Amino acid sequence: MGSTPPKLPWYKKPLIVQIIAPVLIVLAVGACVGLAGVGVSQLLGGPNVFSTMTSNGPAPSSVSVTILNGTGIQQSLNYQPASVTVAKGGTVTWTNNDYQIPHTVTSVSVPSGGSSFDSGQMNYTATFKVTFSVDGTYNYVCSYHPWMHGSVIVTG
Ligand SMILES: [Cu+2]
Repeated sequence: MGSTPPKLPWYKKPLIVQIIAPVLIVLAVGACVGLAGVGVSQLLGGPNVFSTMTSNGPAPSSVSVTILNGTGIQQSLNYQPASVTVAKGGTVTWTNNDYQIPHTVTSVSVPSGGSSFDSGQMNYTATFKVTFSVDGTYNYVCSYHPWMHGSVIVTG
């Protein structure tokens, strides 16, 4: 029967195609950029998915600090997290999760009117809890491992 017409390159296609195709491409690209913009604006203005890391709300009344396994031999490790913030009247609980290596939580500086604290030797799985009734910054160390040092910031 009839032979199929040869495929024409786009620039030899009818004028209407030559005009519409670029317009469609521009519109498609524009829509993508627009959608991306909406996504970014939702990220910036939407609910803060990182709120636990960048919270500027009231400080928690209860905070946990762990001593990871290996902290007693790896000087790159420390109390985790090394610095915590707690509300005045709140408590911080330390747990030694360092298998077979004891540690301490021993204050080295406390705010005026604040109480010093010392856990004494904490064996594996031992916990130590301090309630902070005076606001300010408390710095503490492990008596056994000089690379271990942390702080508790108590907000008023
Ligand atoms: Cu230690």
